[in-house]
Amino acid sequence: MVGFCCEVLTQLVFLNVAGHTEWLHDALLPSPILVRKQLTGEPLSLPRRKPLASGTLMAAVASLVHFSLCRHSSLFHYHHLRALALSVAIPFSSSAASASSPFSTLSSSSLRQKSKRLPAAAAAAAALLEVGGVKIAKEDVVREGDPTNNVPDTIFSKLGQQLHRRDNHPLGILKNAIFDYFDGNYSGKFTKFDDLSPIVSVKENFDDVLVPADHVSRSYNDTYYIDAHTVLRCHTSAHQANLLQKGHNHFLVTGDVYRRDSIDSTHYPVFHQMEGVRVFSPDEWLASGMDATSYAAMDLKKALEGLARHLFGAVEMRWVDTYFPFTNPSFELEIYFQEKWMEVLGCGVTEQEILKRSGRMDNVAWAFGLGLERLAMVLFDIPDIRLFWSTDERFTSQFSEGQLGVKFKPFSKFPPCYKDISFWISDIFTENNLCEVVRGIAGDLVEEVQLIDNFTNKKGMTSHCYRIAYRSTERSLTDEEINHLQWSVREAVQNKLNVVLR
Ligand code: FA5
Ligand code: MG
Repeated sequence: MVGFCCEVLTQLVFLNVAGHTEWLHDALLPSPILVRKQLTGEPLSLPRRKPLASGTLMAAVASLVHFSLCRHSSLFHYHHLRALALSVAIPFSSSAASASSPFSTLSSSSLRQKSKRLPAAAAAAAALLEVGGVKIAKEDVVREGDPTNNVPDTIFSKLGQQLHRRDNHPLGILKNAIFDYFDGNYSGKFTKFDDLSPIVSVKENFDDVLVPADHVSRSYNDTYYIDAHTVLRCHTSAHQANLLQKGHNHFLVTGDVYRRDSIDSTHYPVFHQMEGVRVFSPDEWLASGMDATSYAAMDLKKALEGLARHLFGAVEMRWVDTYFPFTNPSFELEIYFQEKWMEVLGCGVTEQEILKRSGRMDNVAWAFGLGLERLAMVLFDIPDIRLFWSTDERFTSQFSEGQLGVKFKPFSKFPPCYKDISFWISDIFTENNLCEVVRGIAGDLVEEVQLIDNFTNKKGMTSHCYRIAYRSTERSLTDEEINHLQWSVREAVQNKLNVVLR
């Protein structure tokens, strides 16, 4: 059993966004009844989320590490941690690596550096991505057969796309609107970074922000590892410590982040975050008569409420106390959208240890990390997170630079097609691994993977039945196509997940 996340509603802020239909499927959000109770102002001391649904501790068996996680958008909540053996493999990997690549021997540490180190001729010879000033060959990131690598082709294909840097894309439009808010309110004090490489060290992603050695977010089940020391960042907090060490006191970092996760309309394995950090010096809080932490927490909430008003005008939102390893106290902001509360950001007062390590013994700071897709879904009425990756002109043409409030008009309503798959699981089975297999076959044609039945028989064998919803955001799928996908999924599930189909 993994840990609890004791989150308590602390504050409510007015007005409702009406007239939306439900689309958020996060099973861990509170029931509408609880939400309504909270809105009526009843004192609340409930854990906001249930303990994770199937957080069984899996032994690290032979060369496998597996952790069963529930559908949750926040890797960093859990106080509770499970033992890990990081240098072991997951049961499936990615596409074949080509030994002929001139860069296949490029070490991950050199990938992480800002490199101009590749010979120009060699760089020209291969199809290289340039990400954050680093040239990357596929073989550097995707290595089938390497037990320390779990990056699939589908994830590699997203590297370097940097949707947040396209001014006509909803994410770029939103990023620019947030920049406007900070520029306007802090007279340009915040330095902006939106081209830092998503390939970071385990140290940057976890150690530098005090994520404990045995924290669930470090597992191969949750994070994409390039090798045992290098990951695709799973949050923009990976850059906090470096930037503080470089002397920045006010900064915003926007970037693509990567997580192995479940499949539904608000979760995607690649999404975008914006990190904000503000450091205060003693004169700033001394004058207020408040202690440093209270001052920073007050300023943080004020800044983010102001941002929400800047983006949404009047919107119903609330603060929820939570836990992150890198902040204390920690909060999440939720926005009421389409009849549900949706978590849009995490934040808090930076742990003193992080500041101390950057040579700031006498300062206090706040930090936040917001999910750009989640905010953009509310702002533009975008019902499915897959749409952000659409290149269909009927989607892309609806958005243009600086147009924040435009509501997306769905151009199609294709019916979903549901297919069930049942199997006896083994004790190394995890839902994230299943989702990765399904995405590997069906790509963005899969809309949702949902556990619909779960039982254990007298012999102690556990059966799961998952319902896979296939639906394209762009076209009708034929029966033949779906049947073919489903057969391929069944085959891959059987071959890669060590389960017995029923
Ligand atoms: C973090 O990632 C923390 N680094 C945020 C933070 C920064 C806290 C600085 C304190 C100080 P979390 O895992 O909750 O926290 O993710 C932050 C936001 O990213 C979420 O609120 C949500 O809006 C978004 N998000 C998380 N997972 C997904 C996903 N799979 N798909 C889309 N958006 C997601
Ligand atoms: Mg969260």
